[in-house]
Amino acid sequence: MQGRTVLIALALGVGLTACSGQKESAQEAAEPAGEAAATAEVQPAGKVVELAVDGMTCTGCESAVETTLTKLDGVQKAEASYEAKSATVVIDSTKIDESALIQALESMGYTARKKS
Ligand SMILES: [Cu+2]
Repeated sequence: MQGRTVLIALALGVGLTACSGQKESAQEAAEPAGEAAATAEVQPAGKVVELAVDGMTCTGCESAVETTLTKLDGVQKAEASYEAKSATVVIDSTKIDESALIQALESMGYTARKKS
């Protein structure tokens, strides 16, 4: 009996800690949404791309998305919000395009599309 209870507790624990940034999400939620859009700066030759991203569940996901996108050649800046289900990316459009951003996000397991 007790063994089974421990197993269930372990299973729940694994589920809850799957996202590394889960703990931060509570305090992060107090901040106003839409921060990403407000702080996006356009650099010379920079093109702002707004993406709708599904699948992010916490600030850990935001960080992962930002890190992955920023590593791509031609990406100048990337900000993601799991609450707004969006990512704002500044790109050098001579080096990279929206489809490459979407492809990178989908390879991480998220679904992404360009906001119209
Ligand atoms: Cu997450």
